[in-house]
Amino acid sequence: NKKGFIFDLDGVIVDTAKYHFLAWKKLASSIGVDFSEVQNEQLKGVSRVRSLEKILEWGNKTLSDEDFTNLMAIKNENYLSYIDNMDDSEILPDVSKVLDFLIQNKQAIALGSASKNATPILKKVHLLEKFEAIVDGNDVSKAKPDPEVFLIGAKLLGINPEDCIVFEDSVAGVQAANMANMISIGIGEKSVLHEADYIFKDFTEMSQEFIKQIISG
Ligand code: B16
Ligand code: MG
Repeated sequence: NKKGFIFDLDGVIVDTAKYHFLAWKKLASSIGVDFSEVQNEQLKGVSRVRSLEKILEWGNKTLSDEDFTNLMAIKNENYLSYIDNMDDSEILPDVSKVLDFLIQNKQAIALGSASKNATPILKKVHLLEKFEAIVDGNDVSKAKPDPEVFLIGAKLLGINPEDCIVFEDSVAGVQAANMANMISIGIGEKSVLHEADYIFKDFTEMSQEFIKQIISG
């Protein structure tokens, strides 16, 4: 049985959410907007444009198109300065083990991320070669919860959406997987990701038995 396993990046493979937070926080404070970690939760899985729109909404600010574009570039430069220092040690627990298990079992593996920085990040942590297909923020026109990112991933893998499994840490991403008719596996808190078909705190809690069942299911 060959299934398609589609992984989100930020919050599933690597914990880059903390760097997004630092970069958004710095940007928000530069324009006099307060930005909390609770609000940051709502930016997970959300595109860069939409993230800045939300921050401006929270701070009751409006910007010209030019300033908006400039601020997005500044945020990204700051974010990339953190990414620059990343290495394999930032791969989340048991992610490499699960990827290798899937490869040994001849399963198809894709990345389905909203980030435009996905490929450089995967290179940094030396995981790029594990993926048969990469779909990221540069390839989609509709952001999660729209299923586009995962449907393109399934297509590139040559696997029917019903035979695909998505690993996601964001509410929008779980909804996108459900909308694509894929099996959704939430990585994180049950209280947040309750719309997922299965939920695990992290990959250390997911047994090989479970993965085998999914493959043969
Ligand atoms: P970038 P994912 C998402 O990645 C992040 O969760 C979200 O916080 C970020 O704003 C978005 O990527 C865009 O990222 O600015 O690098 O293009 O979780 O879908 O892998
Ligand atoms: Mg994510």
